[in-house]
Amino acid sequence: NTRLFQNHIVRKEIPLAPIWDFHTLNEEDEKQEKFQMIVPACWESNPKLSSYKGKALYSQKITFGGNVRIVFKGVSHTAHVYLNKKQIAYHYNAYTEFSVVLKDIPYGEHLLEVKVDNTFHDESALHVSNDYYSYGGITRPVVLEQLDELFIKNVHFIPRWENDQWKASVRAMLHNLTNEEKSVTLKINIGEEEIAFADTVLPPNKETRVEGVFAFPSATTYSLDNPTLYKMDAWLIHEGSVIDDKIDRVGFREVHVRGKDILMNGEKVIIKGVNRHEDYAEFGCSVPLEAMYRDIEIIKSLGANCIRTSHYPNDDRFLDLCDENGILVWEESHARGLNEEQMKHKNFDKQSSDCIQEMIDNHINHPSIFVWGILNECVSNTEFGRSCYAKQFEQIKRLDPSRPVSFASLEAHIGADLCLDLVDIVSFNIYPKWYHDTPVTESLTNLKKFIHNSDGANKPILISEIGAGGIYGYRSNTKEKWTEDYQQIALREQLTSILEDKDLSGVILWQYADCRVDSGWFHGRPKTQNNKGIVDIYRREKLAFQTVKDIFQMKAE
Ligand code: ADA
Repeated sequence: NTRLFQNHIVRKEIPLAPIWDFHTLNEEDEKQEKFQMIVPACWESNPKLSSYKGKALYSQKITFGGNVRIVFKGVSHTAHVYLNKKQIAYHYNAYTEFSVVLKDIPYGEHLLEVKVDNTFHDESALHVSNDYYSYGGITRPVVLEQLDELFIKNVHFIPRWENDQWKASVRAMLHNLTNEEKSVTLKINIGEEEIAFADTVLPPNKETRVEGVFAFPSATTYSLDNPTLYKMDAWLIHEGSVIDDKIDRVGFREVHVRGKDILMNGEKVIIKGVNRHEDYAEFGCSVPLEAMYRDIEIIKSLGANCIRTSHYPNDDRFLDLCDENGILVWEESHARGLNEEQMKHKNFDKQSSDCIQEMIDNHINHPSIFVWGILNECVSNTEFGRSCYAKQFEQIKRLDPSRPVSFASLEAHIGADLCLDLVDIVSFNIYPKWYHDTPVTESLTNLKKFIHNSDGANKPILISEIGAGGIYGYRSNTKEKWTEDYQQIALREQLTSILEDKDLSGVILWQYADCRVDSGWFHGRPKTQNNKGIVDIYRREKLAFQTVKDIFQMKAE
């Protein structure tokens, strides 16, 4: 399942076998070695492919016909999709969903093939050698759906509190695959309310948007203590029968900033969060549901209330778990540490805007998401960089004006950042006690001084990263860097100083768990991992874990 609840009752799913035929390919796309491969999974889960960077072909014969939609929740990272040898889709970026709709397919057996590439090829602007690993394969679920000739593409829900009650703007995209005009009714049930878009005319071969604002007088508020979720059940009715449906989940909550505070439903929240990469020991980025569940339970046990999806959109099921558990999510579009030359890559603009579009289109209904983030530690200190930040924030605000936006800037940009006027929340990644030995309070004073005299003045300030490396199992009386002992000492000073500082809205520590990094990053990254996790790649607790827990729980009281 691609979600943690039932998605459709009316729309049928055509089952796919989890095992696909798989061949590695050479530069010329000629088949090399043959394997069987599980979907979803990273191909690195096969020991022969544990460091394979290259291309591969997945294939499966499937019996179906009529109108179908094939949904790929994530392919890492470049995909060409073929049906009976004819290309039907292309997609770039491991971390966002894409789909293809096929019309009038004759009933019978068809060959579905997916060519996957995880090299840092010339067309790739966002997947570059980096401080995390770009795995290979069909890493998130694939679904094949049987469609009627009319179907619901999506339903977007944006709640707001107005005149002492919950309202929501609801907009749906309906698709007519036929050559004739059709008239339909869309009914949507949310809690006790039923809303309807009656007798809507759908022009042939097109998508049509319907929207409205509705009141939900009896809705219970979604809060972190009481994360109440509602089923949003949409039914498409044509000539008296229900021909399609789509079920999602929503919550009634609002996030705002007021002055230097972040407010959830009008109440101030202090962020105590962790940065998390989708990476788990042998599973790589294709984290199985039980391991996601485990992460959520471990993070909850810390007393944390927030996760930042550094540095890309996450699996829908992980966001579902955050929704259920009342964990705030900073969801981030894909990009980490790109310099100006990398941001001038011919595909940077398109790949970034596709990523933002797909992230928001697919995740807008998750009540846990409280911030949209972009461009972690990119060149927010140059005019060209600024134009990229401005363009991306504009796109986000167009797609979803309801959530605050931010980006994580870096220490080197203190005194030089040009983008702080563009954000709702000013966020900085700082590393006192790790990359330099400045006392944390002194670092914070410098940072606040700069922000105070910048266009970011009087906005909430978040420390979006802070942390220190600690190699699991390495303890020493010397308590020097890379020992678990030092990591514990550093995190204690870092977190305490931030949470005691009344000018700050909180901290998202770097990072929850160790993660694999690209081989180009081995230097300064023992074991070719980013070792700043408070648990290791297997989720074994380091000394700092208990310290973070003590601090987060103390500050909760
Ligand atoms: C940066 C970056 C992270 C990670 C971290 C570190 O701030 O955003 O991805 O690389 O530094 O470990 O140095």
